[in-house]
Amino acid sequence: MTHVAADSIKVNDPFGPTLAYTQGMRLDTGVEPDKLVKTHCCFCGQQCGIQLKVKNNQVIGFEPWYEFPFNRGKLCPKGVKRYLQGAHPDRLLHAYERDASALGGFKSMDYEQAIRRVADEIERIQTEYGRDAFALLSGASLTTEKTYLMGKFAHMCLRTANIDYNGRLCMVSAAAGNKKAFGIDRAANPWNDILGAEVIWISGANVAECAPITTDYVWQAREHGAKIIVVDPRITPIARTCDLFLPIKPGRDIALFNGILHLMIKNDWLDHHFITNHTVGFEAVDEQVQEWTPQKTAQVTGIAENAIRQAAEWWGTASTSFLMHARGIEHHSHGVQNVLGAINIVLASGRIGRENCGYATITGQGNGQGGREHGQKCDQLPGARDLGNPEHRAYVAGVWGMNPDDLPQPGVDAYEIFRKIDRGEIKGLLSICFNPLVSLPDNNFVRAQLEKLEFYVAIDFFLNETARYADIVLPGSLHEEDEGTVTTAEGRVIKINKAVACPGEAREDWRIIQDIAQALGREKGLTFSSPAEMFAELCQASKGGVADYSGITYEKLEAQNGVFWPCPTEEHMGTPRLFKPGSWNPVAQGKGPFYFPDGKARFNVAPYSPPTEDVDEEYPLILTTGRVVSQFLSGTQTRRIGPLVDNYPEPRIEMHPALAQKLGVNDGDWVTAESRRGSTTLQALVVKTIRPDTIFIPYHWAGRKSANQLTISAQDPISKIPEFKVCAVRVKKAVGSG
Ligand SMILES: Nc1nc2c(c(=O)[nH]1)N[C@H]1C(S)=C(S)[C@@H](COP(=O)(O)OP(=O)(O)OC[C@H]3O[C@@H](n4cnc5c(=O)[nH]c(N)nc54)[C@H](O)[C@@H]3O)O[C@H]1N2
Ligand SMILES: Nc1nc2c(c(=O)[nH]1)N[C@H]1C(S)=C(S)[C@@H](COP(=O)(O)OP(=O)(O)OC[C@H]3O[C@@H](n4cnc5c(=O)[nH]c(N)nc54)[C@H](O)[C@@H]3O)O[C@H]1N2
Ligand code: SF4
Ligand SMILES: [Mo]
Repeated sequence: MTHVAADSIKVNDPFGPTLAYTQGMRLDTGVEPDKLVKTHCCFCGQQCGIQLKVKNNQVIGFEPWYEFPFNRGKLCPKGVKRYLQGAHPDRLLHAYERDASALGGFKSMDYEQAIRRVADEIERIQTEYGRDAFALLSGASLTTEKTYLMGKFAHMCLRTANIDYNGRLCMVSAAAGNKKAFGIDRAANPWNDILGAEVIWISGANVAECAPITTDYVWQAREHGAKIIVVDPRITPIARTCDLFLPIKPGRDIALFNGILHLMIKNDWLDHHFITNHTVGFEAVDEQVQEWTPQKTAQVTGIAENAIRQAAEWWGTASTSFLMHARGIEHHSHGVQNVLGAINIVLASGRIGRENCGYATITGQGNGQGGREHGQKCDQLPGARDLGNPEHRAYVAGVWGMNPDDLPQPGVDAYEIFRKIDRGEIKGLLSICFNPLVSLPDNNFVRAQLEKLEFYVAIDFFLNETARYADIVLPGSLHEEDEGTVTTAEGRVIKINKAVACPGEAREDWRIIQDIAQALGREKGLTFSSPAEMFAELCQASKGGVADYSGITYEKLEAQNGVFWPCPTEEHMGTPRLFKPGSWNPVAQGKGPFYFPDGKARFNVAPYSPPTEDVDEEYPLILTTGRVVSQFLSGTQTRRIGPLVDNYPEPRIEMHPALAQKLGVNDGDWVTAESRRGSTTLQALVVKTIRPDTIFIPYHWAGRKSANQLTISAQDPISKIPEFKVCAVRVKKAVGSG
């Protein structure tokens, strides 16, 4: 069977090639609502509190929620406009099946029949090719309950090894680095610890555009005299207000961290007491960074030597500090090494686990944290347990009432799932909350694999670009149409409340998954009647694991405005700051604050290696990719919200005036960027805020505008994160442009 993307000539229907978008004035926000529902923003990992205004089962606007402690009523442009998506005409209201003769390539079908068809295809593919031939791709915008259910659906119901999630493109380098160094994967501190830090170090995080509310914390610290250091190839909005900007050449962060540690050691800006008593492995790291003199560091990173010295001095001599990073250092084929390098300079300073002394990776997706804890990762079981660990298998199998031997072994990562489709090892796919055709690197390869699948079912509330290749599309639920929990960037478990019921035939995602299980006749363990029931079971399944939720209840979440995990008993108040001496820690059992049997943190030798594809004569420029403030991820949602589209309607190629001049390009000219894998033609955005050897393209658009036509599918060997942040390209003025 060949799958060609369904397309349409009809504008404004869910299957149209042209996206309609909802304009603010369509909804009268002055109307008196029937109710206000306290919940959270559906977008990023900050998970700002918001009150949704509801009238006649429609979200018609919002009110600030001043009492929620994280954002105290503040919201970014996406949060302000998020309510506009529910009323969008593209909202999927039925199940659909592919039909080449139908307008748009799909026709609506009876929901029950669609479920039957999905179950029959799963049965057929698993019988014919083996259980692992059916794969699942899930998402971290889902509530934690749903991500738990997805893991259980894969491991207990389908018994396929092949489930993974979109956090593979996002958080996994940080997760792997944190596990290696601390034995636990969560922000070490609540954001309040930013406020009193003397020095704030921000590497590869466009804080003001991607974690906007965190800007407020950074600026409050600055008001109190904090020095801000920003490391980025671009002078991002947060960098414009910093004290020291280090314009790093993409892919060289580990060299910088090693160079900083070198200077800390040379000048004895170290916390010897902390290193001796609370860490292991310092000697090997000490030896490894010997070679990273300021001269060599400057030469590799492209940062001036005196700036490196200044950064080391500020960091080295501070009495309190906070280091934050995001995907800028993680989206690399040595992303884990970069993270370990960052952690090394934190450990050497001894400034962690105390008031105003912290470290965090800034979580990306709405439930980027909770979504990576309870079993939808390819090697994971609930409670951040390991699918490959016999004790962990036995515990979870016990909670699920099954034989541990029946649990599959660890499967492969999200990109490898597509390689397995290519090799004919995977024949069927279910995706939920994931748009891989836009978000995976080298996406021409991804498209070819979608065309090869024998059967593909997608669950979403909009027909995203990947779902156009589906045989069946099932109408899932919007954030405001279901309840559950998510875990924020700080590690705070919070409650998402239902504001409206699903429209039409759409239903809560978890009901759809359970309907499939039932149609398969394999519903054992998948007969929950509410998210609360799922949450109660996931708490049990997480008990004794590192990510222990067992003392959390919905009531406690509401009463305390969220609970920081771990929270092992009903009486326990949660753990805002990790690594605080005396904190509950099931692994170290009183031996120390870190999550290893000896209670000590690990220094890790993190050697530098260049990006997988470096520049050369043929492709002389570095392409780096990322985000803009008004668009979100693959754009499925924000490209439908008018005011956000107006804000940044099209992707543009950011380049420095010096490069533009060399290419004979003016701002607004059409230019073609080309890599070994693909090309795109977009308008130039000529700005002084980027390195002249680097171009930047935001990735929120699909098709010929997609940045991922160019990116490389090289992955970090440990975390399997793709190298979104560096590949080699050439750029020229587009043919035919004036
Ligand atoms: N507006 C908006 N906000 C979002 C999202 C969104 O799509 N839109 N998505 C959410 C999600 S899922 C995520 S993961 C986060 C991502 O949040 P961020 O990681 O902050 O965003 P990115 O734009 O991916 O990359 C951050 C920065 O890394 C820089 N960079 C590129 N290469 C390098 C390098 O080699 N070294 C260093 N030091 N820096 C480099 C880029 O110039 C960019 O400014 O944002 C979340 N918030
Ligand atoms: N070049 C480049 N590529 C990148 C990145 C980059 O920096 N550069 N960043 C990467 C990162 S960090 C990330 S996180 C990924 C994200 O990539 P994706 O996860 O593919 O992007 P999303 O837009 O979140 O796609 C999620 C889909 O889920 C749907 N959805 C959202 N919430 C729900 C829900 O509750 N239920 C259901 N059923 N569906 C839902 C949305 O409508 C959307 O269609 O992209 C990655 N790709
Ligand atoms: S910062 Fe994130 S969670 Fe807060 S309003 Fe903006 S997108 Fe929503
Ligand atoms: Mo992400």
